[in-house]
Amino acid sequence: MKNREVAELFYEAADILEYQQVEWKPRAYRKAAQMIENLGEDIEAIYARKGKTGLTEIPGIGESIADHIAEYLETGKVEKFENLKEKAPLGAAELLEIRGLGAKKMKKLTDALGIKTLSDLKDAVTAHRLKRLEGFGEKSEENLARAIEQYEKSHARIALGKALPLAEEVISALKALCQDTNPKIDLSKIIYTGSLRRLKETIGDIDILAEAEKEEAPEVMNCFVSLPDVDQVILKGSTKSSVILREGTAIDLRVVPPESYGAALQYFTGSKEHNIELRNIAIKNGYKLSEYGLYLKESGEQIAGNSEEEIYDRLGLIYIPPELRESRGEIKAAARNTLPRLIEPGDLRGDLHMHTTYSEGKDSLKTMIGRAEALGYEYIAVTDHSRSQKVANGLEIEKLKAQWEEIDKLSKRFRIKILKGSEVDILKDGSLDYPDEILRELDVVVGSIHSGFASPERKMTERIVTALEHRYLDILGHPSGRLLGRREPYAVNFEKVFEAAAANGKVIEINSQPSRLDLNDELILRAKTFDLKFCISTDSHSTTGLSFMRYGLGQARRGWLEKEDVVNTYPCSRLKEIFTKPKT
Ligand code: DGT
Ligand code: CA
Ligand code: CA
Ligand code: ZN
Repeated sequence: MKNREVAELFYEAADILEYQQVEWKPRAYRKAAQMIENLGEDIEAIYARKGKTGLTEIPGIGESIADHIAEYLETGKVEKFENLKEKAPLGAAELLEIRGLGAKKMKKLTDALGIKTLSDLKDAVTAHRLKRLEGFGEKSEENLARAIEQYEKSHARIALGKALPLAEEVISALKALCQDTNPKIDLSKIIYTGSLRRLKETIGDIDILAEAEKEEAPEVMNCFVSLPDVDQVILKGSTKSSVILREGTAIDLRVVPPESYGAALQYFTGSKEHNIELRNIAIKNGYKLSEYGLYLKESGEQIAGNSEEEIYDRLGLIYIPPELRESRGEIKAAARNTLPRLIEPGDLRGDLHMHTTYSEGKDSLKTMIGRAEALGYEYIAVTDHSRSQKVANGLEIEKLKAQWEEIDKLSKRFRIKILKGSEVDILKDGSLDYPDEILRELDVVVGSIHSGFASPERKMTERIVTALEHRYLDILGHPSGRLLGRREPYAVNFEKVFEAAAANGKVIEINSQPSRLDLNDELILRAKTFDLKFCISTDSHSTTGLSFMRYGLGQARRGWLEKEDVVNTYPCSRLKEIFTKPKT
């Protein structure tokens, strides 16, 4: 799918136009980019089927934007945007991604101090040259320093939600290209390894492993480096090649023969720390373990290497799923046969957090329900924002009641059970954003913090604990409030939060939004020791979002969770019991 690529094009153009202080156009471009990102249908396929008319049928896309898209799909570029980029100062788009640095401020920096790139800006901040500039001052210099640091940190690693689809696309493109070039090469065994296979929340680089006979390997490598998305070839060999894609991501490909496939898969999946522990066990047992196989130390005879399973088995260990391979006690547990039976995708029966066009979602209630039903769920909860969330178009009581009516009507037309829910704001004093007589009518009440992130720890802890003591709250939404690479978790005493959740029988959310993944794996592990229940939710804002479940599931598995730990694996009747709301 080219959707992300096309969206990126408009985001970039919007940034440059904003810098040039062009009015309204940047907003229109960003809106179009958002629509394209969330389309859920291949934009290229739409264009192939219906031409430009198909494009203009997408909301937010008018004639001229459709022309640009068509031009891009036909020629791989947009003449007008190319000219824009040429005229814009180098590095402008990157600079605009620094928080707190809008187009106006940037122009000032360029005019007064000649700052054109991120490294210019860093130099100026370090030398305190902004301090004396009108409209900046010491405080904003400090803020910028922090924003730069954050930007660099987040750009060093890629979010799982970006890396995973990208790896899948590269793998299928490589398979197709190899097939076209030489039908004898079938690449049926090709897989992403490294931190991506372990489903870590951020990925340094993408590692791919493929099985092929020695004489086929060079041809596979030729195909890899000639993929259309490859920008730079860093290294090309017959067993390993490294490239950088046009959008900046680094990918390593390794090609190994069948007798080493399992050993290489084990080795390149990591983590490094897990591998070191494993290798020591091998040595203790008189073996030698490498990426080529497991060998008897004395004779050098290979005793395993085809599959990962046989390697773990030969070392006296139960098979360890990739998500657990972080040297957090999994090897000991495998030796004692006490590994958890991790929750599986097929265990999930529903999704308990999503938004529709009633609040800030992009798809209608009916569309969301239809998509959830198609995914095979038994139930979903519709949880639009509560009334205080003005920026997110939060629902006044009237509108919430109107939604209930529509849900009742739609319930007759769908097989899936539709639960009436709300993502209710936890207000400053820990109270909830609807009165009790409304809350008790709801099947699912998700309580979330959306304001006052800078509160001191004691206050934030009190606020959340108070909410957890509310008898009508069911789930604590995105419990740490972090945004990956953009906002740290708020200061809060998680021990007290988990304690209160356990004491009051409240469920803790694992939010699957790629930009959130909240709770993260470490906090899940901590929370688990309090003997409380979790749910894995998508917090979808469109039908596309409903498929983010796998990211949250990955974090749950990294947090050692089993089916029973997660309430949206329960049948609807059991769930409703947990969420019962006494009327008096
Ligand atoms: P990343 O890319 O930083 O998110 O993390 P990984 O885990 O993907 O690390 P990467 O790409 O450097 O290497 C892929 C795997 O290869 C890694 O998980 C384990 C294995 N590996 C790499 N270097 C070493 C090493 O020095 N010793 C051992 N035992 N394994 C290594
Ligand atoms: Ca990697
Ligand atoms: Ca690597
Ligand atoms: Zn929220």
